[in-house]
Amino acid sequence: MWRELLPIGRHPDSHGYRRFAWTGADAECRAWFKAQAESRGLDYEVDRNGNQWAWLGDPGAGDAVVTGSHLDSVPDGGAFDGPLGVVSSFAALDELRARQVAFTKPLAIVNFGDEEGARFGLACVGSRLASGQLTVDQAHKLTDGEGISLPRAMEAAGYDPDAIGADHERLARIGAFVELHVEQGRALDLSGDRVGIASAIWPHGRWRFDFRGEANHAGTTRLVDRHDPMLSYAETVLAARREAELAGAVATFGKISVEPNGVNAIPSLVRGWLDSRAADQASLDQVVGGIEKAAREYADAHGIALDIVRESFTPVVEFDHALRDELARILGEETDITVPVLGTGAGHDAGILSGTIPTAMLFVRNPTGVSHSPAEFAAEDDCVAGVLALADVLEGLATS
Ligand code: HGY
Ligand code: MN
Ligand code: MN
Ligand code: MN
Repeated sequence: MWRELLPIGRHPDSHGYRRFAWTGADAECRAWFKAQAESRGLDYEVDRNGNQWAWLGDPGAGDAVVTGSHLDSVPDGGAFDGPLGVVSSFAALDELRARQVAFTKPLAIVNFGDEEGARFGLACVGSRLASGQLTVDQAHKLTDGEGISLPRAMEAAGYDPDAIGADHERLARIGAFVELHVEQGRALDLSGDRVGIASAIWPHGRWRFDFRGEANHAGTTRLVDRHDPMLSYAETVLAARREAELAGAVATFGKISVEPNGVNAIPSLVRGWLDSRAADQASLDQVVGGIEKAAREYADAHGIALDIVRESFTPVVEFDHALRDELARILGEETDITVPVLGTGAGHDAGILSGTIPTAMLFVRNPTGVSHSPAEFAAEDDCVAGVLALADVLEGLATS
């Protein structure tokens, strides 16, 4: 199963994955999911927002136990972020069938579309649409780097962009959603555990900084006559690091676009995207506020016009305590080890849905701690431990 998925969307040079929403690689991943579902005799469906579901039992019965994750990636992402959760869900179901478990509730495996937001700039589009956190109008306005809108991209992939929208009735039939995910950090490696349970997701957001200056000749324009937006941008990036260190948070300028983007032209526009996250809202406000203040000072100093747009924001997610404790009880009984509970700075569909349905997450040890990079890794025996833990949890939840 894993080997069939591995080559899809993998870049030959970087060995990173480029599985962006509504592209060919995405279509191949979706075909893989459908084949896995149908080969197990599961009822396969695609919901109005393009999320894929594989059902065991009657979806209409309600109180369903759902597991799964996403198959899309960031640019040059790793092999595990998302796919590990989907593959482990199918493997856990195989394990439960081998145990001849008689489920008393419907079970489903889900692949949420466009979780990384790599193409259209907004994370968790599939789960945000389903839960009504992203309106149809907002979704229709999303465009990629080539100016292709989300509706056009969906249409080109054979999906109806006018069908999208909140899916409250579907979510109301779900009793619990448990997402297994590779850990994006080293807490489990440091504690020596194979599997952990998520406690919370840090508040985090994405801000776009538009620095507008004056295009001019790189060779003939005196330094004193320049209004170079690249300088204000560069100083802002350094300020972001300082502010994050002060607040014990993280701040990243990982994406930039420059116009006209010529080697011998002083830019007219430098557009930089900030991703910032912190353990609590006050710290996040402190970091972003400090960065914005510094950016405005630098822009003023160079005669640069600055616009700052908050493109997305996810408040702190405290996972459902009862479900989290139930997972700890089940795993404690089954594996007689205490499973550590840990927070994360990474966003997830389980986080987006936590305000709508009870959700929980299981993390699998990643000895490198690296994610959103081809260096992301999880050892086979840890992945197997994750599958068995997920199987125990699903058995506990779907037979209770
Ligand atoms: O950006 C995130 O935290 C998630 O991987 N989409
Ligand atoms: Mn990710
Ligand atoms: Mn992920
Ligand atoms: Mn996620």
